[in-house]
Amino acid sequence: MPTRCLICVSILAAVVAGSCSRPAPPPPVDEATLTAQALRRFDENKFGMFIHWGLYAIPAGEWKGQYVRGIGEWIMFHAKIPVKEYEQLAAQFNPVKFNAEEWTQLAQDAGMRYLVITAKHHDGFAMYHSKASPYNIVDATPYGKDPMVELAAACARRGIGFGFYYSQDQDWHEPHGRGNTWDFPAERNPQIYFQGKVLPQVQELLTGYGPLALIWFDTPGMLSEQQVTELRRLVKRHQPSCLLNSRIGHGKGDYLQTSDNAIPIQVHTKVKWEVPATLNDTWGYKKNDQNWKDPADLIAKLTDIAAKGGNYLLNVGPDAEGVIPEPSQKILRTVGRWLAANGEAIFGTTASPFYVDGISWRVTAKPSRLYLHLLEWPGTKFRLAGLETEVKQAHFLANGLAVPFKQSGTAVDFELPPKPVDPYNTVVVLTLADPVARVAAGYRAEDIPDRVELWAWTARLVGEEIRYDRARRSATRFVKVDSPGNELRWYPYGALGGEYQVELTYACENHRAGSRFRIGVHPSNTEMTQSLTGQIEATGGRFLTRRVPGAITLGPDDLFISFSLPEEDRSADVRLQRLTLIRRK
Ligand code: H79
Repeated sequence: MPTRCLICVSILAAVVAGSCSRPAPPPPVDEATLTAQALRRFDENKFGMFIHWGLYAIPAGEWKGQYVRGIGEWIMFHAKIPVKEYEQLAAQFNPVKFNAEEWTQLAQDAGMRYLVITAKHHDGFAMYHSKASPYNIVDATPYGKDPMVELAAACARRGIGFGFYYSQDQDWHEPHGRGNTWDFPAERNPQIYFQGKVLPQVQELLTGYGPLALIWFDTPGMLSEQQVTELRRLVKRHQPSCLLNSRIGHGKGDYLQTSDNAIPIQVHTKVKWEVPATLNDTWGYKKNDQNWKDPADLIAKLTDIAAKGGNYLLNVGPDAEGVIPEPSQKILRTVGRWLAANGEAIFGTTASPFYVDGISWRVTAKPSRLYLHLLEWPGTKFRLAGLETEVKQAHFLANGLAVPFKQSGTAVDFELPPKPVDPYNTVVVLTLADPVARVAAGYRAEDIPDRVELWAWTARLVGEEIRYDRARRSATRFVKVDSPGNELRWYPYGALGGEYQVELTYACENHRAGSRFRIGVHPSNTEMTQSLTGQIEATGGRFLTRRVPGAITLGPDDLFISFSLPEEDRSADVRLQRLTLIRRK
């Protein structure tokens, strides 16, 4: 074997590197810088489309003729379907109507700027062509194509950030993945699953579909800190700009997820966060779930989330043919029409400099601008209190017309027409004399008042029966079921601390009074460390406010506060408008 002359090799290397003539290349951009840049883009984007699509779209909430309660993509778990049976769904999966152009057109029509789709959910089935497991859409179905190739390309063409959901911890198809207790023995060797499936599949996702905006992991629990660190390194080695969500586990994410469908009660700007949310009560397609959210509600929630500093990742669940349900399309296009006229007040904004008060208005900000979002029309007058910066000019965003106002002290009084400019959310643009709004003490986002209203509208609604009634701004149908119970949950994310008394504002018909209610304090999803109870009283159907005996103490680590009727259904149709927390001095 000929040996190479070392001098020749080094000359060759110098020529290849072109060291003599070209200017020095820019210094390499490190991972932290690229991640920070990606986070800024993510923050500006504000609104994304989540897509849950998999084999579970075939049973669509029904197994062997029986309705299965709960979120649709959990059907294998809830009905304890053996792997051997569930696997047979693959032979039927033939989504001939899948069309990446249609899906991404819908995302754009809705004003969504990124898209996250299930590459693999807890059922373990890969919705892309995986070499690491034959249990995938190309090798195991009559469809035989990889939809993610087209989807990634369509997103790239349209400038939509593209990301994959990947269930890294639960995998009900694998003996060593977490979650399947009905097929497999209790002992797990997570490393077998991690090494054999997770790492190779995540690598496939990172190398086969172009640049990824993010990978969305979910439900951590089994994997060790070392394994999660290795997973993070794998992602950042291939794509340093690819963001990781907090559900990768062990604090290794780049940004925070709130709980599913949970919006923080206040402005939260210590970290970047995102609310994953459903359009009905399921993520994966369920044919009988018609509990669609009102577009007015979604526009208000998008505004609420932007005002608090978050992103909104809103889900659609395409059916087994690859069609996004018609109601989802209609709702999203309505949201998109509002955004087409008012997107300036959402995209690229920063959180409200004011604390969030009530449910009828919100504020978002840009340099030298405040956007006042009027979610409920206040009539011909509206006062914005606590602004020290001079307002130069005010106009409606949707039509450019000037809005008359008077500023005296720290109050700005607007004169408004009798009817809203936009039925969902009329935005008033305030042009400021200074780049950053100065807000008076007592009104600032960090100045939480001594009375905090927890409106039903801002709660996470848990359970299939529970409903929000927009007209009466209240939640109802607190039906008692085993798991999950029907209840409201509010998530302070550190905004509340101290001892609080509680008032309840609700309406109950006289003949329906009498159930016990419970207000709980929960440091985690599985714990309740404090509770207050009382009886739902008759109010003759009118809204009344009642003090609840006792007090609760909230610490920075408490996850949520709940309201439920844990014992019986008698007062299930009570209309709960809000809890008011009153700080004890
Ligand atoms: O992908 C969607 C959900 O499938 C996933 N996260 C969103 C984005 C998710 N996985 N787990 N969870 C949400 C928490 C679910 C917990 C429950 Fe249950 C499932 C409560 C009721 C059904 C597990 C089974 C706990 C109790 C019964």
